[in-house]
Amino acid sequence: ETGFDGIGLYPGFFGETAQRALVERLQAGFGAAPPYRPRMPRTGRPWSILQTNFGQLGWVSRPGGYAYSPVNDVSKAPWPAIPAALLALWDDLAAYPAPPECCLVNLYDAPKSRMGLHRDEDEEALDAPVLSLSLGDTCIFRVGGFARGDKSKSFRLASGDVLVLGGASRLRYHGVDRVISGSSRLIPGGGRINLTLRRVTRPA
Ligand code: MD3
Ligand code: FE
Repeated sequence: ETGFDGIGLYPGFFGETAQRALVERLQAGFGAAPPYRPRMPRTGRPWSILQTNFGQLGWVSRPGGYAYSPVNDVSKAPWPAIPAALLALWDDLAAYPAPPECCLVNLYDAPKSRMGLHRDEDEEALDAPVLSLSLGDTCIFRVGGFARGDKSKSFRLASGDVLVLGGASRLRYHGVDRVISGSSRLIPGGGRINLTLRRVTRPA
């Protein structure tokens, strides 16, 4: 229903009660893996969002490039476990024969927070979908083609919405143009949290 082969949108897949429970569970995990502001490789320019991870592997942005790492670069501690509700979401929708290894958490904490157009290509298991769950404020999300300048289409992602990104669309360019401040009351203090579940390594 998005018009893109391999992209499925499930509006309100998580109800309010499940959303609230998950936000509490995430905030508990943030104690052991506090969200931090990554910097761009090479330029060192700070991102407009905060990030952290759950799972055996976390996605990190380092001076030398992007990587998946079993530990937090700041504390050197392993990332906390992926919450059970998210493992269940993967079982429901991923149609993949192995569990996710990474849950990347993006926190859009400021009115100007955004994510530029990019492709997710640091995973070896490119046959696995990426699952995205949005919490809190609605955002304007953009999906394009396979080259940076291809025409694109935008969608709103609201709290509780799940997006499955797989098949022919797994390597499409995409980004978040902006967040609509004050559009949700889910997160104390406002903002948006996006969770992406990823299989990184090829299953044995
Ligand atoms: C379309 N996050 O973490 S999630 C990311 O809302 C990322 O924070 C955005 O892009 C966010 O890498 C968008 C939706 C998403 C994720 C992966 C995709 C859309 C995608 C891969 C291919 C096409
Ligand atoms: Fe992405």
